[in-house]
Amino acid sequence: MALKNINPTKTQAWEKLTDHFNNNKEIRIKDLCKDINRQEDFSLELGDLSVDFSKNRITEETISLLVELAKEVDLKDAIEKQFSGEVINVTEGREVLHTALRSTSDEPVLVDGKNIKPQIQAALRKIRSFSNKVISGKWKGYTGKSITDIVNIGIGGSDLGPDMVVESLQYYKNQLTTHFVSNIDGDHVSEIMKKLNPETTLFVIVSKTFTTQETITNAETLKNWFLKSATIFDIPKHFVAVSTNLEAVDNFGVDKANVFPMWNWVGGRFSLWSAVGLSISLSVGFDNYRALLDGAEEMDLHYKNTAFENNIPVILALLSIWYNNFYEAETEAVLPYSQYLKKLPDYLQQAIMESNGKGVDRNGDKIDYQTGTIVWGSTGTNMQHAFMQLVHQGTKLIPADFIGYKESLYGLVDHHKKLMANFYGQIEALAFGKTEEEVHLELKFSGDEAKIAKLLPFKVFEGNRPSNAILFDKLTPRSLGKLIALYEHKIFTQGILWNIYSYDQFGVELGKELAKKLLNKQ
Ligand code: G6Q
Repeated sequence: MALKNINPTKTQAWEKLTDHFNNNKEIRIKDLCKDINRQEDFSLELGDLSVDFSKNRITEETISLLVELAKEVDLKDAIEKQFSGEVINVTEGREVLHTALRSTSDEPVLVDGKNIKPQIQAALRKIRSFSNKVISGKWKGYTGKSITDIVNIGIGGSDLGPDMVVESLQYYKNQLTTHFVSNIDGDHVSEIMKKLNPETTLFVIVSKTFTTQETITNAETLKNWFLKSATIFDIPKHFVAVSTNLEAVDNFGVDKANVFPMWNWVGGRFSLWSAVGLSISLSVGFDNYRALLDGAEEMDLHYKNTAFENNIPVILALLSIWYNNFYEAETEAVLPYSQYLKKLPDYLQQAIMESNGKGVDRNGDKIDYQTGTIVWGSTGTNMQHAFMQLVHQGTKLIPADFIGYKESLYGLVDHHKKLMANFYGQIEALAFGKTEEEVHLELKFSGDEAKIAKLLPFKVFEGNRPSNAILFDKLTPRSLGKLIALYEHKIFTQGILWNIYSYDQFGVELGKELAKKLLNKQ
C-alpha cells in the first residue's frame, strides 16, 4: 500500500494553524519564558540526550495543532510503512530500509517476500572480520607489509556519511590513517596520492552503481598509480569494493571475496549503516561501528513507538514546518559546539536538501507551498566570529539547532566550561536579545545623551530568534548514531507532511547528463 496523499494545506489542522499563527505571530519568546515551568514543559529526553525546545515561538496550543496536522496526514501510517518495508520510494519502486540495517530484533523484514535480516547480519559479520584483519595487521599488502592507510573512494552518499562519521569519531580512531577521495577534480586525488605508499594502502571503492563518473575515474587513476609499483595480481590485496554491481566490480579487478554488498532498499544518503560504512569500521573498529548502529536503533525505536507530542524527531520536524511554512523562514542553521562535528552540516545538507528539495507532490502536481529548508552551519565557537552577526541582527529569521555535549572527551574542564557558556550565551542572546533600555543603561556612563542616542539602535538586539538545544552527555559512537538517526527521521517526517517523496533525487540527473554530452563533444 502506497503512502497516503494528502495536501497539508487543505487539512483542518492547517486552517487552524493559520488562524493560530495570525493571532499569535507577535508572540515573544522572552514573555513565554517567564513561565518557570516552560523549560521542563518544552523539553524531551531519551537516555543521554535531552532536547530543550522552549526557546521557540510556540505555545502548548501550537504544539497540539502541529501534532494534529501530523495525525491528519497520517504520519503514523507512513512510519509503519517505512519500517515494515513497503515500497514507499514509489518513483524509484523501492523500499526504504536503512532502519533494518541497525535493527537487533529477530523480527523479519520482508523484501519481495524474503527476510532481509540474515543478509544484513552476514554483511556485518564480513565487515567485522575484514576490519579485524586489517586493523590487527594480519591483512598484508603485496610486499608483506601491514596496511597503514585506507582510502575511501566514493561521492555523495558513498562519501559524505562515512567521512563525517570518521571525522566525528576521531577520538576513537586506531592507528590507520583514513583518506576520502570524492571530487572529479584531479587535484583532490593527486594531493591524497602524494601521502600514500602503494605497499601499505587499502582502497575501498564505494559505489552502489559502480558507474558514477567521479568514483570510477578516481578509482582508475588510483589503480594506475598503484600499478606503477605493483602488478594486476596484487590488486585483490589492495582494492575492495562496496557495490550492487558485481559485474563492473569484477571487471575492475576486485576479487569477488572482497566485495561488500549494498542493496537497492537503502538510499545512498542513508547508507552509512551498511557496508558503505566499511571505512568507519576500519577506522574505529567494529565494536564502535556497532555502537553507532545501536545508537541509531535506539532513536528508531523511540521514533516508531512514541506519541508525537513526546517524539523528538517529530517535534523537531514540526517546529521546522512551523517556521518554514508559517513564518516563511527559508533557512535553518545547524551549529554543533564540538570541533569533531565540523562535517555534520555538509552531511546534513545532502540528507536534508536532496531528500526534501522537491516541488512536485505525491500526486505529481506542482506544489504551491514551501517544502525543503536550506540548511547550513558550522561549529561553535568559530562561527560566532563569522556569520552569527547576521543571525543575531540581520533581517532574516533563522531557526537554529545548537548541538552540545555535557562533557568533553579530553577533559580540559576550563575549555569546556567556556565552550558551553558560549553555547548557552548564544541561545539566550538569540531568544531574549537586548532592549533599548538595557543598551541605554550600559552606555550611560560612556558619553553624552546625544552620542548615546545615535549609537543606540545599532546596539539593540531584537531577540525572539528561535533555537533548539540538543544536548548529549558525551560524544560517543552511540550518541552520534542517535543524532544522525534523529535527523533522518526529522527528514522523513517533513517529507510526509509536505506530501512529497523524500527518497528519490531526480534533480541531480540533468546536470550529469549535460556534462556527459559536453564531454562527448570535446
Ligand atoms: C544519495 C544519492 C547520491 C549517491 C551518489 C553516489 O542518496 O543517491 O549521492 O550516493 O551519486 O552513487 P554511487 O554509490 O552509485 O556511486
